[in-house]
Amino acid sequence: MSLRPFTLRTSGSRTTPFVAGTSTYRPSRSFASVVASPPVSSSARNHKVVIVGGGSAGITISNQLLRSGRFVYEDIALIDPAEWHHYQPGWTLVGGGLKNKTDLRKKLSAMVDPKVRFYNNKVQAFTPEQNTVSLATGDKVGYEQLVVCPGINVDFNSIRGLQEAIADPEAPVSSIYGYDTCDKAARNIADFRKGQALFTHPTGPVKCAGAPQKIMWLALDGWKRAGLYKPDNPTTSPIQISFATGMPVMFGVPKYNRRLNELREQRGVEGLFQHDLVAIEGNTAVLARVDGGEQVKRHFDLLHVVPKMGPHAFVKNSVLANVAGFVDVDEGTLQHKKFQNVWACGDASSLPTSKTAAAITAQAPVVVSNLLSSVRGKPLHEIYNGYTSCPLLTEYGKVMLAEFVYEGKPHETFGKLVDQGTPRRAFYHLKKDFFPWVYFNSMVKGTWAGPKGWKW
Ligand code: UQ1
Repeated sequence: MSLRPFTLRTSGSRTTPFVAGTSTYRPSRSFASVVASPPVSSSARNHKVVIVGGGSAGITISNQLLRSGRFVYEDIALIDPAEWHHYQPGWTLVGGGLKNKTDLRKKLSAMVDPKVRFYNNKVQAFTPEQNTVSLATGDKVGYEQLVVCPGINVDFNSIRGLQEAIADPEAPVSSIYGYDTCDKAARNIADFRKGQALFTHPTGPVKCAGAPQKIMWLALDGWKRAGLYKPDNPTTSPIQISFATGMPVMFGVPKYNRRLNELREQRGVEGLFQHDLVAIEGNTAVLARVDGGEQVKRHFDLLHVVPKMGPHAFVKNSVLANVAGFVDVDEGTLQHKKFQNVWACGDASSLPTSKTAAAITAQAPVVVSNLLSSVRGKPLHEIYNGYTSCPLLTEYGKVMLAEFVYEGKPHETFGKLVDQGTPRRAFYHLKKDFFPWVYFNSMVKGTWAGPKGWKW
């Protein structure tokens, strides 16, 4: 890049090349910021950029920032209490018996670059007026620029009886939305021989809005191959399948919704639309009617649940949040609407698009580029178009590669060659083999730009 280095590099205060971990050098913080930065308290540890969250966004952004060549040892800090970093798009594959869950995680501490200061702690509160973040330990961390990407909270307490049913190894209730339970989903589905299978999708925001039905399509296909499910006449087959969704449709993008609803009808799956699972009572699912109708109770012999999700309390209760509790950023620049030195992306952000790891391939470079422009007093050039993608497994060996931008407009990488609304084998191998590989080998290292390929 031809950008002028930060003042730190040109100040002459440091002339020898820096090798991480070999120096006690602590740079003075002279980062030029468009926002006046009031001095932080002397007990605070200060960084040029503090990133909250070590998921796909946080790790990718930290490495893209390092690659800009503008940061030295501990200029960047990352805060996350987790021990593990998970490749969550892979949990559907675990539920389908295609992957081992232990292969989809790495120690978070091993993924944070040694040049980045890693606070393995919870965030207690944001104080953007003072440019600080408080940790649960009571310590304060000061910043010049803040990137907020701690993800969304999957709330297993949001549905009465769910926590107990999931924890009970005998109960036929599972979810691919958690590390602890995604392999139980695989076992329940593989062992199921007879009865009513119910798959749910809640009201409200969820990450990867396609996953609740991906796991259903894989289960259906497995049962069909085993002779336990007859799509053309399900009432006579040992297994029946229902999909209860809080949404009025199968998928929020009309093009893909049409195709998925056709598949549902062709395959004899009962659609319970605007039905929101609120409680599990033994083998009965209690479904609230989003359209105001009377509550419905359904017997199940196998239940796959997607819990409700929402912003983490420390985000929701902060001045950074909008009324819905998500970090209130500009849809294009990803800059906070009130605090110019705050940025957000991913599941914790207010961005009105589908929450996926694929979306991070497009959002991370926008945050990085605009943050760097902002500190140099330059206009924010990069504009996020809402790109997100949902590689929808529709059976073993086939994926419908839904890709779209804001307003649910299809934006297909391979659209000139093929119709991505048709499930294909090549997309299946992208989802199952290529994306997990490129994620750990390139994306989190900061060198993968999704549909734009390898960069930097
Ligand atoms: C992608 O880059 C990616 O990350 C590695 C995914 O996995 C989380 C995806 O699901 C998708 C769709 C992309 C986008 C890349 C292409 C080539 C369409």
